[in-house]
Amino acid sequence: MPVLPLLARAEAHGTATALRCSAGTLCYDDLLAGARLVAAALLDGGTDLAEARVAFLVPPREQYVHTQWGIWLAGGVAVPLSGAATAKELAYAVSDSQAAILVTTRDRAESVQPIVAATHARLLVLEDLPHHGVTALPEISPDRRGMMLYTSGTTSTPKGVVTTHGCIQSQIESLVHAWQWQADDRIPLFLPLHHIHGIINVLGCGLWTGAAIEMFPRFDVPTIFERVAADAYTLFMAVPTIYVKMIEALHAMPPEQATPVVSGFAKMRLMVSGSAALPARVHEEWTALTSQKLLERYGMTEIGMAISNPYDGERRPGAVGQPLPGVEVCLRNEAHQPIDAENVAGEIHVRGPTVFREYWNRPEATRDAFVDGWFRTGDIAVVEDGSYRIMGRSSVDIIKSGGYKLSALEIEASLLDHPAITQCAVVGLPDDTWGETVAAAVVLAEGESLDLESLHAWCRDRLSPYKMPRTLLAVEDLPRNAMGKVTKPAVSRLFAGDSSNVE
Ligand code: MLC
Ligand code: AMP
Repeated sequence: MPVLPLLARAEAHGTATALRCSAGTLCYDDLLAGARLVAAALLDGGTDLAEARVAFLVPPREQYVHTQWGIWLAGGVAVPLSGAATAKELAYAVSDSQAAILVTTRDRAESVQPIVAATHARLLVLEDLPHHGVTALPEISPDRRGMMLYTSGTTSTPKGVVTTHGCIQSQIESLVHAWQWQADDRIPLFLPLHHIHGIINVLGCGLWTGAAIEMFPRFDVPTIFERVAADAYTLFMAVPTIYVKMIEALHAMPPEQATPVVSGFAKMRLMVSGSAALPARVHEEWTALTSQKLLERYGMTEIGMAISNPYDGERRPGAVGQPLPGVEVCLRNEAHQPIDAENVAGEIHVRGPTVFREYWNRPEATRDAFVDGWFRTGDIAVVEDGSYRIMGRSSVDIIKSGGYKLSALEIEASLLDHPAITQCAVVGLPDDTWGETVAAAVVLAEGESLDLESLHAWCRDRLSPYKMPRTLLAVEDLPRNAMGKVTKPAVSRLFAGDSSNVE
């Protein structure tokens, strides 16, 4: 019955275990049955959602897959929302995506009422689905839009990154092939399900292959270690912060407790790190502890995964490897000319079927993001001995913290609403655990004072916890250039120079 390859494959996987989660163990048939109910309710007697956006705020358990697949079966565009987002951030995503329907669970239904009222989206509560018979489902061609993920970047508001079904499939197939996914793979999923790492690399690849995925509400070291010690997994995918936290935890454990955990990691077929730079030191320490050589890869919401160390072959600490199958990568200089030589830095450009279609409702931003059909990532890299090494980003306004991409401009826009703050500049400071942490230099209104704790309390309704400044510095003036523009490198230096007010 399903026409999408992912769902046709799920039908073939049938009674194989697909998910373990708080609802128990579910097979592929169970997921498809749930998805059909959601699709019928979404269609509400119609025959095709025709790319209507369906925002969903659903926990990481079987209900998430029911909803994602239900939207796809009904011909809609899946817009997953973050469970950690504030009401303000949720309202922005629902309204910017012009979502026609908002799907959630009973426990969140009341809190989203103001959003429903403001946007006129139809509310669908998963526990209260109307019992429609399953109607005819639409044909879904690969060029139809399938998903929209919100990404923070060089604008003060997040942009909706739209991918087609063909694009999603290419992103999945490239990884399944490169990392040799198998039906008997078992993988934990603790990453947030509003970002590509969790959605494509773990959930999408796992379900495509017929593997078993164990879903957790969040990353928790003791819970994961217990399952690893029980040899529950063959595969593991995480951001560098998680490896740093696990190294710390293993060092803190008595040897008799650490040994079975280490042995569980050592037996895995593959462990992958990505979403932010994995320091060579962390790579080497993880190998020394577990004998696993982490496979580091590079990707982005707009392009899926683009560059990866090899499954078979040398995995070089500090490098991200070679282009993945089906992905074209090149480096270009500031004049947009391709760089052919090794050891010359340039901006990574990517082309191919894995690349997104558009930023939702932002034709200019979409146009600016491409040069000659190549997507400009904004990341600077160099090729050394045939392997790409990421050197940094072209924009000072993008911060990577715990694997989350944060926009300094978005955080600044929020902070400027604070009555005590008249000017501010946000930068990312290097951090051993988080990669970078958010730091804010602020100019306060006359007679005002502000500490980090009260700033956090104020931010709670405005910014997701992972966007909040971790360091606050009150200054007389922000450093500016001759044009009056704040100079971010000089702001970063303020934090190095003056630690008196720093957390
Ligand atoms: C939380 N804390 C932070 C912080 N986030 N401190 C500094 N910087 C941050 N960014 C603080 C909290 O306030 C809290 O402090 C303590 O750390 C623990 O918080 P937590 O929320 O419990 O942390 P934890 O659950 O351990 O989360 C860490 C994490 C999470 C790494 C699991 O950040 C995460 O899931 N990151 C993955 C994001 C991701 O999927 N990115 C992929 C994007 S796609 P206190 O004092 O309250 O204890 C992409 C493309 C690609 O990038 O290539 O994949
Ligand atoms: P996002 O926009 O959230 O998808 O994050 C994508 C960004 O994460 C990329 O543009 C890079 O800056 C960064 N990134 C992803 N993987 C790596 C990696 N292995 N090393 C360094 N940076 C990475």
